[in-house]
Amino acid sequence: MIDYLDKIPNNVDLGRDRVLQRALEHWQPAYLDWWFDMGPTGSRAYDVYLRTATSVEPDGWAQFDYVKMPEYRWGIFLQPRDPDRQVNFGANKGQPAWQDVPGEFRSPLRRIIVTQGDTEPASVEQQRTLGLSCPSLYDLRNLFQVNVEEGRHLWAMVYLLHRYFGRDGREEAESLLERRSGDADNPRILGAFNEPTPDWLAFFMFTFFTDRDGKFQLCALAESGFDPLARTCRFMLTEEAHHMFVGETGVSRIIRRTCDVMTENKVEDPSDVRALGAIDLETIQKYLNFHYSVTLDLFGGDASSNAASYYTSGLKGRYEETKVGDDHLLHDLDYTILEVVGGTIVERRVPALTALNERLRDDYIHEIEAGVGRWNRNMERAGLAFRLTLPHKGFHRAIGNFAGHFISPEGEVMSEEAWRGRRDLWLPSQSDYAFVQSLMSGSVIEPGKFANWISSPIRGVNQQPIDFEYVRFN
Ligand code: BYC
Ligand code: FE
Ligand code: FE
Repeated sequence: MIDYLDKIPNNVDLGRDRVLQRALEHWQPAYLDWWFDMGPTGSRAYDVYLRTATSVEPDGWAQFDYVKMPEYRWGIFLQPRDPDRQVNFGANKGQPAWQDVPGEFRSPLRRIIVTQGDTEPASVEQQRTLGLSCPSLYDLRNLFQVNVEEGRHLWAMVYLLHRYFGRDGREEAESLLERRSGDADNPRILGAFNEPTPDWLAFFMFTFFTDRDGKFQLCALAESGFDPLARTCRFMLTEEAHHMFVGETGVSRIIRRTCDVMTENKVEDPSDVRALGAIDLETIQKYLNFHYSVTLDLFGGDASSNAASYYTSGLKGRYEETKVGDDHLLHDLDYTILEVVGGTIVERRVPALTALNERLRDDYIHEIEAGVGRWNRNMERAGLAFRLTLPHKGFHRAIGNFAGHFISPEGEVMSEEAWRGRRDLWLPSQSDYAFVQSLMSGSVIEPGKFANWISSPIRGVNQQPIDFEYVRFN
């Protein structure tokens, strides 16, 4: 069970390790300073109907109540330990799972944990002003729920750094509060986490696409031979599911509203849709193209010696590693990756070990395709011909084999000039952003009311009605 009497709620018996407890209690005020500086703008005194973890059991772990966000009980929750767990892949397969950091893997493990940890506060920074333009109290509450849970994910990684990496770990934990999303001098580590999230369509796309990278990376780390990392990530995944729900349903509700406006008014032209205060499907497609492509970059290079060595060492596995029916060593297997050769995209077989980033990206794409299919049902039901599609994997990529190439959404290799000439047809332009933001110039805070550009959800949070007062402003 979780100890809520402690200053830092936890299920890791923190009270038994005084030095660690003091170090974390020292980091806690720095974390709160960061939250006040970079967390949701102006939200300090709001009472928000939030869920808080009360146990790590699959059912009934959450309790819902009004909380002021700075008083949220950010804590350290690990899935219970399985004493028989082993390293399930790589050269150390069959060893008992490590309860401590093997000396030779200290540096790569720290790097993985820091990279994971860095994304969590980054996303809160990216989303900090969205509360000022919320489409409803329901959506505002969901934004804040995502934000406090990303804060907790930071705590999860900081616990590992403090507990297992000594002074280096404490220094890294401080740096996690110092980098800033989009900062020219001290940016966040990974590309997508330095992009702005300027409006709610971008927020929903981000939680659908980019939080799902979170899911797949956490799944790969939940296979880790370093047991505390695996157990932490398992519990983080239960929270991640809600973030992706917010994204998928958010985009779907925007699409549904657009379809209603189109059918009720018998219009199809994007400018007519815009004139009626809804977001045209063409603009939604451009946002999709942007968030999908920057998120594909987060999986790293197509052929990566880092990925191979993480796997061989037993630090980072594949998606659902233990369900894959092979030898979990991958010495004799290969995998297809794409590359650009002389103006065309060709397939190349490479050793499976080096292609693990690409494989995880493919697992991710598979799940994304299903979600986009569900979005398209809105158009099918409305009898509209428009369908959202995923651009080619090589479109608008900055990492891996497509970096430096100019690929159209259909997968043609183009000249830079020709590509730039069409850029604004494929990705949101300044005027697209300006239009979307013009719809979101103020917030809708009357219980049960929704902005004109989004439909209401099917149900409320925790069986509360849709017109429940999810946020009280005081
Ligand atoms: N941007 O060997 P390579 C989440 C670097 S999201 C900038 O191909 P590797 C969340 C790379 O660091 C999940 N740099 O890559 C979501 C390397 O640098 P060095 C976050 C990049 O290492 C929403 C070089 O390029 N978790 O939780 O195999 C809200 C060569 O790279 C990028 C993780 O990512 C990029 N996109 O794979 C809140 C898990 N990509 O060595 C939260 C931990 C690559 O040349 N991280 N580089 O200096 C990892 O497993 C790996 O670091 C990566 C990269 C998969 C990210
Ligand atoms: Fe997270
Ligand atoms: Fe998340």
